[in-house]
Amino acid sequence: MTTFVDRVTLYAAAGKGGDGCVSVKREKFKPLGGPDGGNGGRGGDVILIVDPNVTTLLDFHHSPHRKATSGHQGYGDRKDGHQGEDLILGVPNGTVIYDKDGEQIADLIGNGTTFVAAQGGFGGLGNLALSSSKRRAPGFALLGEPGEERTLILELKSVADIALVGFPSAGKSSLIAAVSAARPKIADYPFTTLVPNLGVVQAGETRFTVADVPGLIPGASQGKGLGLEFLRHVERCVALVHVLDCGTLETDRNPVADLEAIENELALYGGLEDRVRIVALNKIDLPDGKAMAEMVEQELRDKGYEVYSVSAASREGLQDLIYAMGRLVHKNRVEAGVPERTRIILRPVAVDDSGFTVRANADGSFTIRGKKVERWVRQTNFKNAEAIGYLADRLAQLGVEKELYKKGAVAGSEVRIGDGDTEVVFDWEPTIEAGAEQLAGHLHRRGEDSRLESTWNMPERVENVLTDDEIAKQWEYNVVDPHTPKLSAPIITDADTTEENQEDGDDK
Ligand SMILES: Nc1nc2c(ncn2[C@@H]2O[C@H](COP(=O)(O)OP(=O)(O)OP(=O)(O)O)[C@@H](O)[C@H]2O)c(=O)[nH]1
Ligand SMILES: [Mg+2]
Repeated sequence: MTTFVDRVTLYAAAGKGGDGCVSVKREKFKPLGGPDGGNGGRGGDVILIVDPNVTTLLDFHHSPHRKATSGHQGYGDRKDGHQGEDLILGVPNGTVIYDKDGEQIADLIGNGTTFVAAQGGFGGLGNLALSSSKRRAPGFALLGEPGEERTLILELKSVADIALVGFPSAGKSSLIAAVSAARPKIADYPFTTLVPNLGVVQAGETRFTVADVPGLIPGASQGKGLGLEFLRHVERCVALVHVLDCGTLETDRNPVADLEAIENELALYGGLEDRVRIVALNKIDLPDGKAMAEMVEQELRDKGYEVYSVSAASREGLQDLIYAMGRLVHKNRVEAGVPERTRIILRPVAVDDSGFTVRANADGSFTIRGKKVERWVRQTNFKNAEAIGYLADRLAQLGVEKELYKKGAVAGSEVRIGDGDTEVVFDWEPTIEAGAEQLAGHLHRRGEDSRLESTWNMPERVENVLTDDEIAKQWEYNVVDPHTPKLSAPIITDADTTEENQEDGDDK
């Protein structure tokens, strides 16, 4: 059974936000006491966190679909719904995250580093939060937003400072076992090691990790042996150690030819050219091995390599090799000057979501795009006329209507908001009449319920005396008989209107 998986697809689904609640307060002798519907709870996020106890992506391989819980809907009596629970998933150190098109979006290094894989939907506002001095009794609430759904590719690129590379049976696993507490499988047949092993090594002050990757053979780049797939685990290394088998009984092999063959495969894999190489001539405990090592040592030095003759079996020469590795790691750390990265929290890039675009399509329709605008659409309960009206007001306030006019839209034009699955299509009805409705204060305004008027406390209400101008204005829009305008509600002054804009809670 496989126990090591280093590439998986994760389908992360965050929780939906709870819907806002529409509710009216009821008390004895006061049956309609104003709106008191609470907000929906936020949906849970799907979060990935680097966990030192997790070493493979195996869990995701077994269950790739992960879902956080949804927020609860709001309740009456001013109670907000509960938030959904975040789903927190451990990943190994060095997990790289790609989107489904293969674009890298995060690289999780350091225990505790966190990545929000899918963000929970906002809860919808209840009618309490939507009420304002101008919209006293909203008969609607906003819907909770759907949670984000993302398909991500997780790939483990081990975080090791030094990688051991070499032919099968050269003694890589024996070496890592001799210098660290790692206990990989060791045997005298090729391809004993099928997955990378990591070991932690202490050389004086310097502590570093060494990776033992499965053996390479000529032709690995064409898929021979285990192929080059595991080389991704050496990509982060500072240095490569060539482990060369001086005791091989295969007559057509010798350490220098082996090194060239491996270098050839590394070159075909690419991207590792700048990594320092050092050479470990292994198995010098064998008489033939020692002779072979002595024979090729100088030749390799002449080629520019630092060379160490060692025996993983007898431990001869291992200290020098360990300190040589430690020096390289230390030098690199000093040069890079970066302390180990821990507890970084990566969130999806925050984009400025306030803007929108209006595009005139060839077929005479118009497409509106914009994060905020599309969110508003998702929050709208299209079964509720008041909620639709509220959306129209929000769009008008943002300037969407103006822009539609500019682009040549007329009443009845087809207007599309969003794209793909989430696209909503409207026949455009300019909300000019909504403005008229507000000017002519006596009409039933959106968000008002005349039944509430008598029972509800409205301190800022004053009896307005209309100027002739105002009467004329009303008349222009609505009033049949200009001499007896019905004035049951206050006239909205400019100051009032701006106040409404601010307290609408439109940014939620
Ligand atoms: N005599 C002697 N034998 C060794 C030494 N190092 C490794 N061996 C033997 O060589 C064989 C292969 O060792 P491994 O450590 O499994 O080799 P590997 O490079 O990890 O091989 P793969 O995992 O197949 O790529 C085993 O039988 C080891 O006991 C050494 O220093 N001296
Ligand atoms: Mg091995």
